[in-house]
Amino acid sequence: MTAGQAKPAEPAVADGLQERFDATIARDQRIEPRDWMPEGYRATLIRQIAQHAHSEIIGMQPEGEWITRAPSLRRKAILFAKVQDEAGHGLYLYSAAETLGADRADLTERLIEGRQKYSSIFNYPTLSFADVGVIGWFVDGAAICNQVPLCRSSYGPYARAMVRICKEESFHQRQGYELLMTMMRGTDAQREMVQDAVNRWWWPSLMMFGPPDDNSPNSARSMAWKIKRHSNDELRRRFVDMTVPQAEKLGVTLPDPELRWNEERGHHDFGTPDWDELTRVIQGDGPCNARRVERRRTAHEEGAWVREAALAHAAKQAARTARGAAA
Ligand code: FAQ
Repeated sequence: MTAGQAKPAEPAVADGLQERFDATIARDQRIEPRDWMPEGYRATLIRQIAQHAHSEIIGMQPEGEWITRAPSLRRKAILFAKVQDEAGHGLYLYSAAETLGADRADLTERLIEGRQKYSSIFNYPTLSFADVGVIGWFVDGAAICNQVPLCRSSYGPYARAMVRICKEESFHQRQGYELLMTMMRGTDAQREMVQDAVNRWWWPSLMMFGPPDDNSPNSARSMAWKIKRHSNDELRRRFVDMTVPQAEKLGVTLPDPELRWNEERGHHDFGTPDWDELTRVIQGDGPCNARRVERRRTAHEEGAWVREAALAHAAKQAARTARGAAA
């Protein structure tokens, strides 16, 4: 550029957009799809919301495997409703991702090709009906701890989706706890099933909150952008504090010899999850990863005709509406 030549227009960010975005975040107001946002913010949200949506959809499988084997009509109806709710949660979340410019078909491809993650917890097997109760109690309980603060997430469509999801997760958690209460009032064999399920699901449930804070590469930025409101370790601690008295009331033992109340801190001390196991499961090497993804791929392929029919129907409707408008 020679002297006297006009300066080229600055990129849009220089027009005060970044400042406006920062001010909106600082005032605890919401960013909406129409608003300018930094690309990193958009990418982080798409990553987290897509992983979350995939978790809901893959998360239908471990409990879904028990629908045909539920011990009574009542338990079957409850389980059916719960698994259906998870599908609904997945759909709200894919819609929230679409408001950021993501394409749902593309997200599904990424999931079934192993290019996008879903929660580690759904890679463990459900070996008895007590697992259904423990998933409701622990997994939905952990989901509530993690997701209630997300109702205040800075991105409007994500935060609003969370409100309804959390209400439903609350029902899920209670149905799980009620199922376990019933089993604990049953036979010795039923009580043993509950304790066995608690032993298997406790540590993987603590891992749901993600790696420890000093090894969580996304946390600092996500918290500065108020996408995440609390750190992984903080939410994990809340979950332990919430669950210990529930375990006492139920009459089960949580499988952690280091678990005890710390009077000084006003919280429980607890042992360290096996972080190598979490890494292995996230990287695809958990007990059920291959089975879960394969099942999702098959369902996707088998559903192709439904998607084609829905598109053909929509095209016909649009053509009919256009003809009506022209007449
Ligand atoms: N599993 O830097 P951070 C449910 C990944 S829904 C797999 O700490 P971030 C309902 C993480 O993505 C359960 N991957 O990451 C239900 C990142 O990978 P990337 C799902 C994990 O995002 C109940 C890398 O490790 N809930 O249960 C896990 O700041 C019953 C580094 O980690 C949500 O998705 C993990 N456990 O924090 C359904 C809630 N942990 O992308 C059916 C929303 C970490 O950099 C039945 N998500 N990773 O390659 C969140 O709150 C956050 O994304 C965290 C992770 C806390 C999960």
